[in-house]
Amino acid sequence: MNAVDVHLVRARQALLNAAAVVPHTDADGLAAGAIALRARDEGASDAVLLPRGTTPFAPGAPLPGGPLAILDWGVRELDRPGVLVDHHLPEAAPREDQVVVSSYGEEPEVPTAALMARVVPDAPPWLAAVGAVGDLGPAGFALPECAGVPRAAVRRLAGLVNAPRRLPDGPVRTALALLVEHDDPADALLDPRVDELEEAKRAWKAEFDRVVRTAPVVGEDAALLRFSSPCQVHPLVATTWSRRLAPRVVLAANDGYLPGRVNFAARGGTASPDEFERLVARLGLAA
Ligand SMILES: [Mn+2]
Repeated sequence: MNAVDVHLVRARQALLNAAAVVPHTDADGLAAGAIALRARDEGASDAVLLPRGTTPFAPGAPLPGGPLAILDWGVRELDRPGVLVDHHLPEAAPREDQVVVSSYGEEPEVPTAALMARVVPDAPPWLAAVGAVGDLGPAGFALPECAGVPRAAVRRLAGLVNAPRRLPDGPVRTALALLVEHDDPADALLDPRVDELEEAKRAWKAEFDRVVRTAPVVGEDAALLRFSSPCQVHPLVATTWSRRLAPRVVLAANDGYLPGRVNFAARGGTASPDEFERLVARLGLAA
């Protein structure tokens, strides 16, 4: 066994020893979570799904005691043992009692669900693909971990399981259940609970269509859209307007996403981090 294989075996052991699986709630996180839960003979109800605005690294995060399997949340300092699997730039080195599996820097990018297929070698490729396509779009199909999957069904499923987390109380656990309980994506799409996910998609789209009509305040190098929505619509609103208002940086600021906070997404422009902070302060959005 080479060093990589030894590391993956350690990761698999840590996954099986964890007190709970804590997946991120987008398609990649949920698909990675489904791979983990199946390997542990657990169901969707066993996963820890954190409320909006909370991460597993936040002090006081509502987590059970013991070692954890933290999937697709990034790699940051964690004050307990466990395994962390992720593809973003790691922000902390693992402790002795932690195993980090990171694909950061790999080309092409390997999202967490595809990375989990290395930790759990008998993971179904369609689950790796739901995550990869959720994060990367159709480019995800090119990963070796996703070879041979039915593309139309995977794309549809990725869109459906991505929707609930964007609503204030969306059926995230239902989305996870569909991924854990079925053996192929066509079966998952026939599950009657798909209706709940379709409804979540529709509700989100209606809210997006409403707020994307907000009139922007347009300056020379920046534009601001400010609105209030309980849905996670600000990233796509910023993306949509940055195409129309290029080369400006576009900020979409949402007053209704978390109580007492302004959540915003920025797209486009060429501002450095310093310039960006000044811009945010000037727009009166700084905390
Ligand atoms: Mn991801």
